[in-house]
Amino acid sequence: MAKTALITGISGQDGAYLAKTLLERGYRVVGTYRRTSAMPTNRLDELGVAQQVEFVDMELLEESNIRHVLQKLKPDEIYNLAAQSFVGLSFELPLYTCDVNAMGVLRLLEAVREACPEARLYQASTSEMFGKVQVVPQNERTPFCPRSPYAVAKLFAHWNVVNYREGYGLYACSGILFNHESPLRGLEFVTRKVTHGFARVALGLQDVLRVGNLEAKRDWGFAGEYVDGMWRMLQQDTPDDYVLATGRTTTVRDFVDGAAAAFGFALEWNGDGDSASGVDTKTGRTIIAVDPLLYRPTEVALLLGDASKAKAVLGWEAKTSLEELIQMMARADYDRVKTGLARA
Ligand code: NDP
Ligand code: GDR
Repeated sequence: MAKTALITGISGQDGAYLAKTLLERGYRVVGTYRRTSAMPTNRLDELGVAQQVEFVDMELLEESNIRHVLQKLKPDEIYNLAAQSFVGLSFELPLYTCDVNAMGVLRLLEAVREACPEARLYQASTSEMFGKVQVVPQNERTPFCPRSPYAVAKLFAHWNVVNYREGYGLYACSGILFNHESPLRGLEFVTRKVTHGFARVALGLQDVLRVGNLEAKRDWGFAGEYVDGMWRMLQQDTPDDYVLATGRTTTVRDFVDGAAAAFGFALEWNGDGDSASGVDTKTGRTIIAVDPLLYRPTEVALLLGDASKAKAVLGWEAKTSLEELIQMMARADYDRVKTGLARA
């Protein structure tokens, strides 16, 4: 009989890719969404899988709702991807972010313990928990030092997953995933903001793209591959936590350079820090500029992951290069903007 997988946050980037991969593996896929006036299936539609997914209302703020869903469904595997996932916004919405990303996971763990203790649970932990990094590169043994309400909340959830595994014998895993991007990435995240913004500049719909800290370094991989790592974590004999990363780190500035080249701009930087801006020397026009209002109160300067445990145990490794990822995102955004489709 087909296994049932419950994906919370199916309307997000990872939810869409994970749904596709699980359907391809023969799962019955049930996705949770929050009721809105319009059903948010755009990413699932883009991957051509929305019709094969079943949907159920679930809100991580509502304990009884979570319990009822689990009691009714009795899933074999649960992938908890739902979260307020934008670090920048977590400084504006710290209590809400904490309620969803920290307490929401505790509500889910309690519900799993009561309603379906045999289910296997994946929790979406994050490299943001390393924050002000103590060791480079970061792996499963690196101490955590979170630098945002988002990261503090995710760390609370992370330790609860460990404790429910050890205390109650749940098969619960945390995937400590480094940044992963795709053409389905939300427009607020820097990679997609840049490829989408440059597409608009290239097509004459926008003059300048405004960004924040150019010097932050991130380990960026392709989301389509990371969801396979999530699945692998739940297929082992014993539950454990794993880092997924590419092992390469790049500044936001270098990402911007790569994206500019992909759009055919000849980008040259002027100034530094708060006053940095980039000119397309082909036209002499400023196409990108730093806006200090986009800086975060506390920043994570450098993330670089060591995924050797995932390679050894799960047989997982990142394959798509950053250059390929930029090309993929740039092409998708150019085509979408050209045809008038802003969002994936
Ligand atoms: P997205 O922001 O694209 O998706 C988040 C999902 O969570 C959406 O489906 C959203 O629903 C849902 N959601 C938000 N709040 C609630 C709530 N209160 N109750 C129920 N559902 C809610 O994130 P990603 O797909 O990029 O990331 C998936 C997970 O992985 C997140 O937990 C994120 O923090 C984590 N993560 C992501 C990384 C990345 O690089 N992408 C790296 C490491 C961790 P709606 O559409 O209604 O808003
Ligand atoms: P991050 O992703 O915070 O790493 O969290 P984001 O793309 O938002 O920021 C990456 C870095 O770029 C800098 N930056 C900007 N960021 C945004 N969003 N917009 C800008 O204009 C801009 N300019 C510079 C940021 O300051 C930061 O240093 C993502 C999310 O998916 C989390 O949910 C996940 O846990 C982590 O990745 C791993």
